[in-house]
Amino acid sequence: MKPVRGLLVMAYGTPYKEEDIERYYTHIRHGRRPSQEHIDDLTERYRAIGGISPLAKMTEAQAEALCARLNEVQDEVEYKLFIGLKHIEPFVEDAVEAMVKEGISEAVSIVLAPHFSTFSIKSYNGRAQAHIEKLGADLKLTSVESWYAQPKFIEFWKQAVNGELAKMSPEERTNACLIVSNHSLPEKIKLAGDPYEEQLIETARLIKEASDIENIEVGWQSAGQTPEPWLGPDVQDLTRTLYAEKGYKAFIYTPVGFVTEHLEVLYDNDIECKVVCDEIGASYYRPTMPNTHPLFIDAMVDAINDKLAK
Ligand code: FEC
Repeated sequence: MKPVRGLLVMAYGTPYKEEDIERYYTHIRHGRRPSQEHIDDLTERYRAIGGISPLAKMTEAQAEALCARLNEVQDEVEYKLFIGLKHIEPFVEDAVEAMVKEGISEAVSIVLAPHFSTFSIKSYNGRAQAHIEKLGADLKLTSVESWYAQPKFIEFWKQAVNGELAKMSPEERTNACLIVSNHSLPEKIKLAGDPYEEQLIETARLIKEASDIENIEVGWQSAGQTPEPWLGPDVQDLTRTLYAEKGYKAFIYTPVGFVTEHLEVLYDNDIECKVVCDEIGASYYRPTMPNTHPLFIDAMVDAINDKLAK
């Protein structure tokens, strides 16, 4: 029998039903209940995308596809999947406990977010490691820290961008701009030397190099509602500025820090950015997200294998 290796796939998590919104949002706010106004605003945004987010189902589909592919491409170990979420059950800690209960002594972890930040990847992996230590478990966990530069990930976005360019009229194509974005984070992360911003800039550079797009800009989206400064420019402001200064006729939005159509994409891009494009009279394009595309799943397989080979 092949030895079993745990595959810990971690992701943000989403409310399963409307009643979950308050406790989910409270968890995001580190246990501080958001104001009723903020809860109502979030509920309205979920309603605007159809009530709940497709994220829960897609996280499962992505994790299962990744595990199946890892088992397909090698014959030495049997990967066994465990899903751990950041802000709702099954939490990262629940997944660690499940691995320990199954007697797993070796595991690899990956987060369904390509860029490293102390606020994202580090906190997922840190929570998993801390829980292993808390349980005093004999479990060796190897963690992928970022995978934004994986060639198959860039190839996925190259094909996506070229696919949108192919849908445009010749006039739009010569006046098109690609906005490459990620979730904004508080600007203070830069003080601690966090590579998050540079990794997004590098992703944009790699996509520009690979694809046929000529005009490319980096933006930030989905900033939290707190008074501190967040990384900018915000994608909506950026769209207006670019239109005013460069007169672009079409915008392609690639929120490359996300991997599926969830609230931040369906609302912040498909509703909010589309409203701006409609207002200024530019065309809105947003390619399908990676979801379970084979190139995307293989990019994560490569990231795991690269990490294990080190
Ligand atoms: O349900 C869904 O479809 C959406 C799930 C979702 C994803 C996601 C990804 C990231 N977030 C990151 C950081 C922050 C910070 C705050 C924050 C706030 C929210 C709120 C919701 C939410 N996030 Fe999120 N995020 C998702 C959902 N996020 C809902 C609360 C309401 C709002 O602000 O819209 C600010 C916390 C605060 O208010 O103090 C910081 C980062 C990512 C990408 C990496 C990852 O997936 O882990 C970073 C998906």
